[in-house]
Amino acid sequence: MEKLVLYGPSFSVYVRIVRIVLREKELIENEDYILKPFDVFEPAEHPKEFKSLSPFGKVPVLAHGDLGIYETSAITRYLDQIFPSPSLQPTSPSSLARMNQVISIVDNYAYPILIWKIFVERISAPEEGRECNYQLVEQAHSEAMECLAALEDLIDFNGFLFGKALSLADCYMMPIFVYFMLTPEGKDSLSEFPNIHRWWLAVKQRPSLLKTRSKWG
Ligand SMILES: N[C@@H](CCC(=O)N[C@@H](CS)C(=O)NCC(=O)O)C(=O)O
Repeated sequence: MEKLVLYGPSFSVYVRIVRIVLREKELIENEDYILKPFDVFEPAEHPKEFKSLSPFGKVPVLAHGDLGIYETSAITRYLDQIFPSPSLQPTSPSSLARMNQVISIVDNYAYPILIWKIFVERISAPEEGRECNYQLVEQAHSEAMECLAALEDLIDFNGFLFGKALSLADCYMMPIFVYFMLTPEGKDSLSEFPNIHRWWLAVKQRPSLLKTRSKWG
């Protein structure tokens, strides 16, 4: 089989989702796949093939032989099909629907709110010499609580988000939570959401998460 090549920096939550999936499939960086890291926010660092692989300029991109795939949901489902064990998609239609709902919630709400409006303002902006926009964080706090309340209602916790097996939904949520838990808003939120809290305690030391650490954790 052609070697997999994954483009994107290790600090990106979306790149990490794919790396977690690869790790859960027992595929190891440098042995089974190559990571090509670069700062996606610095156009000068983009590899020359990046524009044609990723027309919207986003990471991750997975190259597999002649096939180039962008969009994390397409990449992770592709990996789950070509490396079927362990399966990361539930067979029950209701659990599969819930998994897909959580992935959409991460894409459309959790990532922009918990990561961009809270984590980036609280943690990464000050590191880069920009002052935190506290007004934005305050507004985002109530949005974050609404988002977490929706997730709390959907979760059917029994070790993982949906039952006894890890799914792509867990892989999506884990890196988002690593960053969100570095913020005061994240830490304070857990007491309000017992399902999310139990899930986070169950997964936060998972090897696939620890082995894909970024500079922030
Ligand atoms: N819809 C994309 C979103 C990926 C995404 O937002 N990636 C971020 C890094 S975490 C990115 O590439 N940002 C670069 C930019 O917006 O210029 C996916 O699911 O893969």
